[in-house]
Order: sequence, then C-alpha cells, then structure tokens
Amino acid sequence: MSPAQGGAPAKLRGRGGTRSGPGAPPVIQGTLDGTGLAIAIVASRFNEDLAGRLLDGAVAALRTHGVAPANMTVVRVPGAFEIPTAALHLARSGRWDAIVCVGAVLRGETPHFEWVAGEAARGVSRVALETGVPVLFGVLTVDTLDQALDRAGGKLGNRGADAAEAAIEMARVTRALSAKGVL
Ligand code: INI
Repeated sequence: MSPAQGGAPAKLRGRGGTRSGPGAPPVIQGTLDGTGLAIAIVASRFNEDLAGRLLDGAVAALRTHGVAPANMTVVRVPGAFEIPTAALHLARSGRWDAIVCVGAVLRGETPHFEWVAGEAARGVSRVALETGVPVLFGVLTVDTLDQALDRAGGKLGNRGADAAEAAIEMARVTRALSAKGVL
C-alpha cells in the first residue's frame, strides 16, 4: 500500500537517514512522499519498446508514491538527443517540481551512440544546473538489447521508476531547502 493510500512511508534507497546523537548536525533530506507534487516526464520515442517500458515504470512509480495523474505531464520527443530541449522549456516554465527524462540509447556500429548518449546526459545535467529544477536522467545508455531489457523492467529493475523516485526525493529536498530560506 502506498503512502497516498495510507500505508507506511516508502524508504529512501541507500544508507541516508539522520545521524542522531550528541554533536550530530541537522540534516536536510527528501522523502518519497509524492503527494501535492507536479512532475513532468520527457520520454523519447526512439527504441520505443524500451522507452515505453521506462515511461510506464516512471508513471507507475510516481502513482505509487502519491503523485496524482492530473499533476503529471508526459512530453514525447523523437530521440534522446531532443530530450534536453523539451526539459529546458518545462523547467523554465516553473510549473513542475521535477522533470524525469527517459529514453534508450543502444550502442550500434557507428559513433552516433557516443554523440547521442553524451549530449543527452550533458544536456539534462545542464538544464538542471542552469534552472535549479531537478531533472533526472532515466535514459539507458547500454551496449546490447539484453542489457537494456534487464534495466527496463527486467531483472535489474526499471531505470524509469528509479529516476521517478529520485525526482520525488529531489523535489522534496528542493522544497525543504526553500522552506529553510536557502532558495
Ligand atoms: N536516439 C535514441 O534515443 N536512441 C538511440 O539509440 C539513437 N541512435 O542510436 O541513433 C537515437 N538517435 C536519434 C537521435 O536521438 C535524434 O533523434 C536524431 O539524431 C535527430 O536529432
């Protein structure tokens, strides 16, 4: 049961947590409570079978953690190379707490992979740093189809869902910083 349904709050990945005890510094950190958050998803269509699985994983994770479907927007773009442009427009609008980017770049026989994967990663990072809006990278950059399937709902999980959870956490961190007057 999700927190939105009255279940226990979901746990953050990793060690995290507040270190209590004498001399422990105050810690600002996020939660996986998505209620009241507005989250956009930018999903590329290239390698649609994979990208679609990542998109489904992201939407399902957002819903599980309490983000209302009415507070989600999905933007589809042709390929991973185009993801940063759409993310930039969304981030600049100020309407979303975080933006999740999903897509699939598979290494082929040409150097195209390096350019597409590299520019997608660089661009997404740049949008986040230039706007201050958390922009999460759920784009697969892998050598083989099997590696991609493992990470798109297969034995290694779903990177779209992982990015969605990270988006909620970062949105909460950003709101917490704002509440402290940092932003
Ligand atoms: N786009 C992807 O999302 N994944 C790929 O694997 C890929 N490959 O391999 O070419 C890809 N290319 C298209 C690219 O993202 C742009 O849409 C295109 O270059 C037009 O700008």
